[in-house]
This record gives sequence, C-alpha cells and structure tokens, in this order.
Amino acid sequence: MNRNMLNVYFIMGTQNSQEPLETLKKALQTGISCFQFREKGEGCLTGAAYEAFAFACQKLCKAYNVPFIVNDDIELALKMDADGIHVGQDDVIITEFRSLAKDKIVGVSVHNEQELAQAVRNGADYVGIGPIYPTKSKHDAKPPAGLDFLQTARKQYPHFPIVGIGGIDEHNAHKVRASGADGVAVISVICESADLKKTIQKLS
Ligand code: TZP
Ligand code: MG
Repeated sequence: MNRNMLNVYFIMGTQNSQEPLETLKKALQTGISCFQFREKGEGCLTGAAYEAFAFACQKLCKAYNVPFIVNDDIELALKMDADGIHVGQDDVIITEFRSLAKDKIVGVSVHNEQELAQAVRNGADYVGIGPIYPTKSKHDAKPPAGLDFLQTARKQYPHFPIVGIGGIDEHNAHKVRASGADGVAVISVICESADLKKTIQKLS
C-alpha cells in the first residue's frame, strides 16, 4: 500500500450527505486520495439499495483512480472486489479477511498501544487513530483522545502508515499531521464544505 493514499481520506454514506454521489464526485474531482464506503446509522440503506449505492460509489472511484475501501462488510468487499476494507475492534478479525484477499488493503481502527500492536502483528496495512477531536458523525465514538496517542504511535512505529480521524477540519489538520499522521480521514468537513477546493487544500 502506498501511504500517500492516506493523505485526504474521505469517508461517506447516505447518512452524511443529501446528495452523496454528487458529493463524492466533487470530492474525487477536487483531489481526495482515498474513499471509504461507510453506510451506517439511522435510515441507512439496506439490501439491494445498499449494494447499488456501493457499486455506484465504486464506479466513480474507479473513474478517478482513487482506492475504494469498504467499511466493515467483508462479504460486500469481496463481492465487489473492492481495493480494501476498514474494520474496527468489534468487527471481524482481520486475519480472516487477509487470508481471503491477500492483495487487498486492510485498515484497522485502534485506540491504545495494545490494539495498535495487535493490528500491526495481524498484518494491517494502515491504522486509523481517533477520535482525535469531538465528532458528530459517529454516535458510538469513544471520547476524544487528542493527539497524545497519535504521537506515541508514531514514536513506536516510525514507518507504519497512520491516518488520524475524528473532528478534523481545516484548522486542526496540520496539528494531526505534525503529530505523526500520514493523512487525515474526514466526513463532515468535506460533506459540509462550501468551497471544496479550499477545504481539501487546507486538509492536505
Ligand atoms: N470513526 C472515528 S471518528 C469517526 C469515525 C468514523 C467520524 C469522523 O467524522 P468527522 O465528521 O470527520 O468527525
Ligand atoms: Mg466498525
């Protein structure tokens, strides 16, 4: 995996935008480096509509040559031949997916040194660390952890790909990078941007 992929990592589902495919298209045109399909929460799509939306997102990502990552849903990721999967601690063990899809990107959310060590040991390609700041986009998010764990993680693993997540915006993205992140993973700052070019410039 090329760590540049983590630079501006956009996450979205229909719960995050009124016009999700329009939003994704604009974000791709403006220069996101990666997209994560995360269809979750109240009122989210299910069944055929869920799959159709996932395929539409993937098609757009392919057109812009941007990696398409599926959140949590291993079955869907394999069915779609997605570029990778992102899993949390309570999701399926990554070794299971790794054995089914050796060439895929595997990302794992980690919140402490133990989870980080385990993810690295189990063959994760990158880890997501957060929430760094308070977020309104994930209702079951852990309390914001600030930059401390991110800094510790970078010291322990000088070369391991790390993306920061949670409440990251135009004003704090540089602090997240200065603390060791290769990139920033965001939902709302892109979905709600009135000037996407400026937003992505400031996040980069
Ligand atoms: N995981 C930890 S925080 C978060 C996820 C999916 C939400 C990030 O969204 P936002 O709007 O960029 O804070
Ligand atoms: Mg999860």
